[in-house]
Amino acid sequence: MDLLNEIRRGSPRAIARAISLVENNGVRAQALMKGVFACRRDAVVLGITGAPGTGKSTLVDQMIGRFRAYGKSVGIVAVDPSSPFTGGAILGDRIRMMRHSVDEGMFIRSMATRGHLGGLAKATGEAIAIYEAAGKEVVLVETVGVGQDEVEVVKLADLILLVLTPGAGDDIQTFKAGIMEIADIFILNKADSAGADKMERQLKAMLELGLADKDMPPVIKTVATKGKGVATLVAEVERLAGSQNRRFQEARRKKLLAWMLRDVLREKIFRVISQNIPDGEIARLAGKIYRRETDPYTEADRLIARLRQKL
Ligand SMILES: Nc1nc2c(ncn2[C@@H]2O[C@H](COP(=O)(O)OP(=O)(O)OP(=O)(O)O)[C@@H](O)[C@H]2O)c(=O)[nH]1
Ligand SMILES: [Mg+2]
Repeated sequence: MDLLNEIRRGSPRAIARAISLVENNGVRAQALMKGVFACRRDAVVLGITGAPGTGKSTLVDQMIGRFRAYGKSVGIVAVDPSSPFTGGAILGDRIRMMRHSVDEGMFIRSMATRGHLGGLAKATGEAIAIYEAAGKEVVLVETVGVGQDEVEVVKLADLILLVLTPGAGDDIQTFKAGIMEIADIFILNKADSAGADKMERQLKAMLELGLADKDMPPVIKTVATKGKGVATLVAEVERLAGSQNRRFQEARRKKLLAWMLRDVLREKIFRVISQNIPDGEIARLAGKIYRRETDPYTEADRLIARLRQKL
């Protein structure tokens, strides 16, 4: 397929076309994705998460600058939890990252969490695979660490970067259940605000408590708006990406692929179901349920029994 070859050459236009194809989710997208999967190479996938407004996008922007300066090509997946289409946050991110947008070595995909029939793991996995087929060396996935899905998706990156800010005591409580234990790098952004040193001490003390036999993960102070600490951060990413236990990385990758496969399955099954239920049948059944002649559970079981042969 021509498009696949163009993607493999890293053409930004081809990547853009592939991403819209995948978003529209047609038969052509599937054929393309099969090819994409067959030829993708491994990029380093960085998951960057943290509470809203902690400076993730500003940091990503700065990191892009660094990676590009080292000659590395970068793909970005910006997962926006609040706006289903092109809402304010996406637009804000686009504008903020604009100074890189004419640069052929990088590409940004913004996507909504809600309204993805296929699921977030599928959408993220597809974007990563397209970037990898295009030969991107680094893929940055930005998600807000609040929703369960967003946290789960970021956990599947090769390296997890958690962004905290001074006075983020409450955030730490929220993250404790999931991401704190597995984050590979802790970023203390807005280090120009009051309380940064105190926060650093608290964070380190807390991390020490939970360490057992593991090494202390890096805690890096940054001022994203001024680019301060970003060189250290990128150096640390490179060091960890180089030394990261391959089996561990492999396990995270396999988990992402398992999630993706589940999402693809769910979507296909759902499609078979909707294609095989005649127009008006759902409305007719709703009428019966309304008249108390039946209930949604019984009717769902009946529909599934009828569709079983087709699955
Ligand atoms: N003082 C200060 N402000 C910062 C710093 N980093 C980011 N900001 C500001 O914090 C605000 C939020 O930054 P974003 O990069 O949009 O944060 P975000 O985490 O991507 O936000 P969401 O995607 O909405 O969750 C912006 O006004 C930034 O200019 C920093 O190091 N110091
Ligand atoms: Mg952002």
